[in-house]
Amino acid sequence: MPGLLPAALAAQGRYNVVYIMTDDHTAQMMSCYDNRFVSTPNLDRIAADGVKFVNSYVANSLSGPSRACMITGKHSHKNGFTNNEHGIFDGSQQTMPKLMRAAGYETALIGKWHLVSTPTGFDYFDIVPGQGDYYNPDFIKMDGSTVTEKGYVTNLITDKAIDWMANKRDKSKPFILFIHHKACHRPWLPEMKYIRAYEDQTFALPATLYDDYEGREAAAAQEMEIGNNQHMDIVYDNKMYRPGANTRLTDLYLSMLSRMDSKDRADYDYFYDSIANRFYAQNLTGKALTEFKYQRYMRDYAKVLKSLDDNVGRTLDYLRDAGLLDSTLVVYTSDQGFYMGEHGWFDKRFMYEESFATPLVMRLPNGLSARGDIKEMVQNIDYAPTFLDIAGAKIPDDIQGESLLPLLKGKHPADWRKSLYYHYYEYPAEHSVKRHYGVSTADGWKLIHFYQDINTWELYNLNEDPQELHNLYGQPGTEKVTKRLMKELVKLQKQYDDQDALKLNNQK
Ligand SMILES: [Ca+2]
Repeated sequence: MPGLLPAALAAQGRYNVVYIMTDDHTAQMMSCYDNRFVSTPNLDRIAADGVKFVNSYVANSLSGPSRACMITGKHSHKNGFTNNEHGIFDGSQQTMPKLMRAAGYETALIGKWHLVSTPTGFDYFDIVPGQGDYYNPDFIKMDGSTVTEKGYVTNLITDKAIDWMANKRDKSKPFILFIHHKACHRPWLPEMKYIRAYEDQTFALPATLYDDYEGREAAAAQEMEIGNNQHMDIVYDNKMYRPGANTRLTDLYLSMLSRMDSKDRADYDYFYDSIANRFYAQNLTGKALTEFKYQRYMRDYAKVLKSLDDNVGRTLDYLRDAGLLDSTLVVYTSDQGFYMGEHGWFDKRFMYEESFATPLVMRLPNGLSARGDIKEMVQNIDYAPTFLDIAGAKIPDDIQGESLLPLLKGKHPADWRKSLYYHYYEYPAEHSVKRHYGVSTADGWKLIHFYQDINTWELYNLNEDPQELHNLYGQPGTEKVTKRLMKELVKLQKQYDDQDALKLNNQK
């Protein structure tokens, strides 16, 4: 529809899409979902003028794979990017940005890509290499050059996103802009203006901080415990550096800090050195060490999040001031959820609720009437078909997700899906989370199979055991529900054509 003014395009429902995705941001740390720990007023603004999905999940709880699911609308075994350690995304395949472009949209990507291959399907991109850096980060430009830019990564990504919307795009077309933040990924290096934020706050300990993993062999085998210095690095993750420190990740930590300007570095060292001096003088062990590390973790994560929230506010303010809010769908999500001490953990990967779930809120443009909480089960493979639906484009048959557009119009289709499929592959690898797949149902049951060098099944009744501490698999009285979930699992494996997993159901 070239030649139509933006207002006319919006009137036809061809809204712009601003898709904001963070890294490792979890619903426990977003006040519209959970107000125990932090306040995120700008993220909450998105939900307040639209919807909050309260049953939002990912297909594979890990950065690259999650991004590949999002951008293709397909599970990992179909898009080919199953794990970060061996993956290179095949950019020649069908992707949602390519289809949006074919439908007449201008497409742009700013920030963290993490799919190794050069992005395809974008009219414009400006990305960070790999995980990117917090301080004075490098950006890869479309001509292949790498440029180091001065500043804090969350501010820079937002500056670039606003600059693209204001000055770089073709304003005769609707657009879809992907703003992919590095925040709030490990090791949670704060913007200097917030380095002292949250220091007077003591965060409540999660009820499951000292989980003993009874009845859960894979949970017992992981390496992502806050209290274990081999898992959560006391220098890299907790910033307790002292001369002579030689933890596994000390060198990586120092290389990240070496990017700072000298004045900022002096201020950074002054702040964290004083905490480290007190810490090392105390010789903490056991629970005291775990709880010290938990408080440091929560505070640093919250600082990084504060800059993110500010920048989401800046993005919304730009859209408002530019007169774009009424014609733009604003989506906020993360590439997965995260553990904030639940089960004693940080990181993600498991199909347990904290990391299987991901925050998802949307500010809706004029004409989309849904408001408040949406309870239907949704998954990150649904974003691609949703945006294609909004663009008025045909959704190809091989896309596995469902368009959320009916839900955004306030409808509640009676035949909406009642279960979700999950498959995680990255093992052996950092954090030692075994490979697993499973099914989760709308009536609160979950069945998981851990496989490869392990062969265990887990069954949870989330209605009675929301913290997933009691594995009911094989318990008397659960035969019927186990059979029902097994049938549902096989149904989904066939529907999504996960042939490898189908064969593993009978692993001996
Ligand atoms: Ca992530």
